[in-house]
Amino acid sequence: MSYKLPQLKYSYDALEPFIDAKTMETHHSKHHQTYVDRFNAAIAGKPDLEKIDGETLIANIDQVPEDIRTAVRNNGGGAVNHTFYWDIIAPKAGGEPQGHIGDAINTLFGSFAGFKAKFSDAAVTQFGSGWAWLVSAKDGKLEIVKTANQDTPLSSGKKPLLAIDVWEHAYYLKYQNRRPEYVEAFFNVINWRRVDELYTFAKNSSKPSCGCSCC
Ligand code: MN3
Repeated sequence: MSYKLPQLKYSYDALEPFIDAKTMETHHSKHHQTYVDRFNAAIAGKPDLEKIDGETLIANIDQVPEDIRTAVRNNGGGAVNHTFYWDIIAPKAGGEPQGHIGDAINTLFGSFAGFKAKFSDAAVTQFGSGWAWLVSAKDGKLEIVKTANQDTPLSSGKKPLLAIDVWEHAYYLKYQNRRPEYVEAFFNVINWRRVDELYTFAKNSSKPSCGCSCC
């Protein structure tokens, strides 16, 4: 079973003016497709790896055979990270998060503005290519983390809730070197409803399984 490029749930121009159609088309049909192709090529002919889903493989990257580990880390990471990225952005989105994730953000960061400042800072200060993330850590607590290249918090046992791609290919056509403007615009396309679903799922699956209803 090979990794498939996911179809987007919206058109390439649906995130205008915040993320332009040309960037979306190139990013999805060229960059993401290339990661998918190279990931599949790296694990081709290794049925024990091919049968594992991409997210699980990346989360356990240390167990991938050494001769293909870098290829899987970079291209499997790229395949999985982009699939995640398309899922947490949407047209007619943005605004302030509601629900459980809204409450958790207000509790941890004091306010949405407090969160936005910290997340933006992570995105802007990631040196070179990489990602900034909001994750649910092993104990279920929210954290903002940065990763280089196509590394993912999945490899540290953390569950991604939100991610911004800060590789230049994600913004250069429209914003050139102005990464902070792209980061600011990104807040208009965050699909908080989806982030809330992911948070609820992560929280439930990180609960201790003692069988009681109190923890
Ligand atoms: Mn990208």
